[in-house]
Amino acid sequence: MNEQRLRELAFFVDTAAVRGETIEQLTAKFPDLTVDNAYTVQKMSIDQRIERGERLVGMKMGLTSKAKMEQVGVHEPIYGRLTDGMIINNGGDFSIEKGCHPRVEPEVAFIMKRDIEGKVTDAEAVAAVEGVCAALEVIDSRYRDFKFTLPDVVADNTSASGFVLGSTVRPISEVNLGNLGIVMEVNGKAEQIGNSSAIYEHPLRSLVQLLHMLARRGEGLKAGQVVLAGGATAAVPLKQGDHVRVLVDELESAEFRVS
Ligand code: OOG
Ligand code: MG
Repeated sequence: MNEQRLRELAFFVDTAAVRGETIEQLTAKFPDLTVDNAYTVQKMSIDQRIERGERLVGMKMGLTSKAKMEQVGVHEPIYGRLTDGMIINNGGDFSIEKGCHPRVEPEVAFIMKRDIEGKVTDAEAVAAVEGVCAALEVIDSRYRDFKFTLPDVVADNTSASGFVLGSTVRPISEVNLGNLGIVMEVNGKAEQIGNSSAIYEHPLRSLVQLLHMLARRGEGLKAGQVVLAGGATAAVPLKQGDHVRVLVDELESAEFRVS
């Protein structure tokens, strides 16, 4: 697919995200859109945000747990990009008006302390991490009915919409990262219960996989960036007034309200 076409698709998905309007899947009109093309569309659409003044603050992995794959019917891990425009302060508000049909999912996040790129080992990845914290991700597919194929969801920046991080970052060596109980409460009721082991068997594997996927396109992570490891459970639809909180064993909670 030529660059002009990819640029048009990037403009199309970015406009839908800005307006909070749903669109038809890109593959309905362009069935030859490859996953590689889709990552180019994603990058171009985020470059448009950056041109408008947003800043890249990290990356996210998606579809790293069985529950997530089954919920959306796409069975391969994917990555997307996080900008400062997506940050929800811990205890702050997410405005539902700017969304299409947002959902929330419980995650854990890595904070990087060093630049890192390439086909790294687990040990090299650990050495580049400052620590981990509890997180919630708001996903909001721009596609009608939240339905998409693999290239569609990649082009749509893997449905990224918002995220909130817990306030305490703990070193990996101090937590049992591969086996942390996770509860996501909505309005004080446990809506989803899971474990960090559901995230690619171990969230660290998710980080390493991200670096390997980025390496294929000559990209990496920078010191200070955030990495969301992927939803541990299925996502839950949000409605105005909801208060959402995630509790992760050994890590602090993270929460926000839907306004
Ligand atoms: C795609 C994004 C998946 C995760 O954590 O699995 C994701 C979607 O479900 O819309 O962020
Ligand atoms: Mg997610």
